[in-house]
Amino acid sequence: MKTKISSLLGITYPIIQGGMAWVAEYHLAAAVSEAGGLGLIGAASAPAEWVRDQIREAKKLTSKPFGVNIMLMSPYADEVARVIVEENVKVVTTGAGSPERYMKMWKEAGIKVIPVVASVALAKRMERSGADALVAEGCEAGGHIGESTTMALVPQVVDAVQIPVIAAGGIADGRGIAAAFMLGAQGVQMGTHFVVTDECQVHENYKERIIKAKDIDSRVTGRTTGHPVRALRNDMTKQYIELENKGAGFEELEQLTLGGLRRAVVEGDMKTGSVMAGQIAGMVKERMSCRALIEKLVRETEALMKGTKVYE
Ligand code: TUI
Repeated sequence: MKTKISSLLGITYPIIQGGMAWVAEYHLAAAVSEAGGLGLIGAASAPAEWVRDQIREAKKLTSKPFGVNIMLMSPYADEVARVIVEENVKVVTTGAGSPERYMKMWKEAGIKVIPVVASVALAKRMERSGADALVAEGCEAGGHIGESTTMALVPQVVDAVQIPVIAAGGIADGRGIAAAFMLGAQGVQMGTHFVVTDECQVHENYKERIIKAKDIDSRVTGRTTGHPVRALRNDMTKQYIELENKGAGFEELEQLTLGGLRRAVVEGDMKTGSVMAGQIAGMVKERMSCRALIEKLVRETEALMKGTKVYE
């Protein structure tokens, strides 16, 4: 399953594990890279020294390429951007903003830069500023999202840029990957399914909640504040949306989600925590190792793609 992305990144399969905040730590990232995909460490809002430690631990577990995702709203983004260079990380992905201010530094260090975009406008800007590839993430994804669906966004981004595009949002099996290839993507990024893998260190309750989720179990909070976030429905999302409907302000709403992702991931609080997950949570029924998941995805995709010439 070789594509431009696998050659660019030096990986076996064009399957990237999303750099999920609080979830994507070094055990998961190293396991995905060892299995032939691209693992990512999610820097989220963590201090730069935490990220440095994570990178060093990942290197002890794998000699294959892995990357770091920078969440650009992080107060530590500038320092994390430098740590990535200092620690000789091969690939950086970015989310929740524009990484233009770091592009020169990263390119000079020979790092492959792959911004996550949710619009054609940002995709074009990223290509102009030197991005090597893009992740086009549709609003089926978990966490912070844009407006467009994957089905609508990916082909529009593919048509707008020359660099390779990776599809994300709503992909959990070989059917999703084959569909992404048909839309013109060269690879996929997946988050939710990797949360339930053996190597993922999230609280057991988080994994169980995803396994039990039904198709319509996710909610989007924060549309009124301009920071829409998709998470599995619980007391927090219910209360948040009720408050939004009553016209509550940013400060009051923020109180509900403060520390919520940590509460869900670390403490297993499925009631008041922020249980970020994509719309495909309802499809995730089986727990397995990262290697077993990647092998299953490749098998399913190749069976569907037989006879097509979409990838090399
Ligand atoms: O970044 C993500 N997903 C995330 S980040 C995150 S941490 C968080 N926690 C609590 C509240 C908010 C965030 C959880 N999930 N995905 C990539 C992504 N980027 N999706 C959408 C965007 C995006 C949105 C607007 C990128 C750029 C943008 O505008 C930038 C500009 O300057 O136009």
